[in-house]
Amino acid sequence: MRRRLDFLLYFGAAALSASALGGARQTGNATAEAPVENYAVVHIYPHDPGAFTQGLLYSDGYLYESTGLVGQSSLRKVELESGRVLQKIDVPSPYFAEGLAGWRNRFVQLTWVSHVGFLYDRSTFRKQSEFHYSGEGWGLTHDGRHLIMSNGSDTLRFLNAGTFRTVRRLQVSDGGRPVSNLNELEYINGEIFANVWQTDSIARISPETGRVNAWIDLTGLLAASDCTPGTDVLNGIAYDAKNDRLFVTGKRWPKLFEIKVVKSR
Ligand SMILES: [Ca+2]
Repeated sequence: MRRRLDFLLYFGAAALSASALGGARQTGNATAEAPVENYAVVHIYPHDPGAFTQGLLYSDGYLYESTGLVGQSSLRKVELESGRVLQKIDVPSPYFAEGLAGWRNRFVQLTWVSHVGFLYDRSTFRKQSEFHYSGEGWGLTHDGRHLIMSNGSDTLRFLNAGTFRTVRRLQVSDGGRPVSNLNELEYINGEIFANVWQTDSIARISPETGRVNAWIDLTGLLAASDCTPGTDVLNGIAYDAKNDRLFVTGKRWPKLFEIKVVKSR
């Protein structure tokens, strides 16, 4: 009886210990959790506090932004320094615009639950055509070969940019556990950066394995004094590859930040 009690105590303690550790830091790289990186603000720019940011990218000296909500959705060209909207096309009801990517001479814009994407002329914003996909549309970017799309789950889809067919699925995980709520995306130097909905974190994802290489913790980026009842979550990542500038903002944030990632010690 005593032996049985020892057995139970031993395994009870082991289970508690694993639980306290999150059950993930125990064996090898496959289950090791990614390091957390911090940030430094390089520059602060104005951002339209009415823009419910769902897609963001930088191209040829300008920001391009897709904003959501039914009746408020749009595609915009934005001047970085002033936050001024230089060009805009409204996306009519009932569509809720989502992710945005530039592909050759077009912009590709997703919608949340309408299963339809829009193709626009890159300079005139004239809508050229539509395409269809299954499931929800959240974030969008590309790696130069394929469009990469999120849908709020832990799985990214790689799409043929001509046919919009899914050619590959990538399940994203950290510490052996799935990372869901993947939202706005940006492909940067061989990694997929992803906002995780309702968090202040950006995941840096390996496109090959789906593992999170590192987390960028952006807690405190938007000061409490800049928040209003309408201020929503961190969302929106853009990258100026030529000048190595990383931009982030959020839904209805009054500011857009250029940041540098600071590696944790
Ligand atoms: Ca982006």
